[in-house]
Amino acid sequence: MSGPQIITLTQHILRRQRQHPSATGQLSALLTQVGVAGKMIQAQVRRAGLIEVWGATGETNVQGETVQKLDRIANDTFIDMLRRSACVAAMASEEEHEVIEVPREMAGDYVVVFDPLDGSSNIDVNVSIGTIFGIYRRCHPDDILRRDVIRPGHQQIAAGYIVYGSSTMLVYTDGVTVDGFTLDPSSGEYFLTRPNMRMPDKTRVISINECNEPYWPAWVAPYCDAIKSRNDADKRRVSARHIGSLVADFHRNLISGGVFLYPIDARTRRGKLRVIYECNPLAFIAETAGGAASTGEGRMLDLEPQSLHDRAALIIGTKSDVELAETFVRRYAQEGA
Ligand code: AHM
Ligand code: MG
Repeated sequence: MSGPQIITLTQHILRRQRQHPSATGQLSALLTQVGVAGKMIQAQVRRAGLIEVWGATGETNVQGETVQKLDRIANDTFIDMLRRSACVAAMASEEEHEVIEVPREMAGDYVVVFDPLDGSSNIDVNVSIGTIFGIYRRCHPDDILRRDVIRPGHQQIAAGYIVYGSSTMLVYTDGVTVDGFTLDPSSGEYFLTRPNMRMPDKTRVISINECNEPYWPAWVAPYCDAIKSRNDADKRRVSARHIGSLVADFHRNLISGGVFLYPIDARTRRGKLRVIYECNPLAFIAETAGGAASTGEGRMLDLEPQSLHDRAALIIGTKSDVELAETFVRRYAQEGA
């Protein structure tokens, strides 16, 4: 008797590896280690609230461990796990000023960039947060160069995120499909629960921080109005949903169909979201799932970052509505608004 096929993350990764006869297995090992790091971080996230209590009473918890802030814990966990994986040559984290090089004797073939805990303003209020990562092949067998890390997102070979929500889910792409795995807390395994995730064609959700409206570039309000105008007296076709954790907003939109925007601030001409750690990994996932991601002026994955912590405007989600945003940007640029 055969029941439904239950596939673990490791089994899925190994199956994918078999489709590449020349593969060394290092990327498979790396993705597995990312999954383990995610389990360790989620275990700490589930203690959020308690950690602060322990911290307030003397910086050690009941196990005698030093208490750290959750975003620092997530950062250190990810770095430690990947440093010891023998798969990684260098890392760049949203929480670190500089590139982290792995000693030559422990270095592997890959460069990993990450936001260890995205949505930090939601940590203290029990709202979904997550870890975002992108993976590149190193450029040079011996040295770590600037171009190993500061490079356009289309060079990623894999990317993903782990969202710590009502359950913990790891979603990743190898550029062929996007697959989602749910962590079963009782067995400690990730199981494939959303194979071949596809971004729906229709926008059912619009996600933007409306309180930034006074500082939006001129195209943003009319664009949002155009989307909202799809609602009529009979039917609400589009709803607003904005969590304030990019990773969770993106995850919902990937499942339900939606567009997320974080435009530049018209006063500073700067975006908020980081190109390397946030925009590019999610853009790679969006495109592989049939969606799109743009700066408003062009494809996000083609943007050439100039420095490690560059920020950009991001419009990501349903392909037709990301393209529609680009037409609004062009129209308002022509009008000199
Ligand atoms: P973080 O990585 O420090 O958490 O900052 C990024 C987050 C995104 O997850 C979210 O979309 C955005 O900041 C929300 O910022 P704001 O509340 O300022 O609009
Ligand atoms: Mg972030």
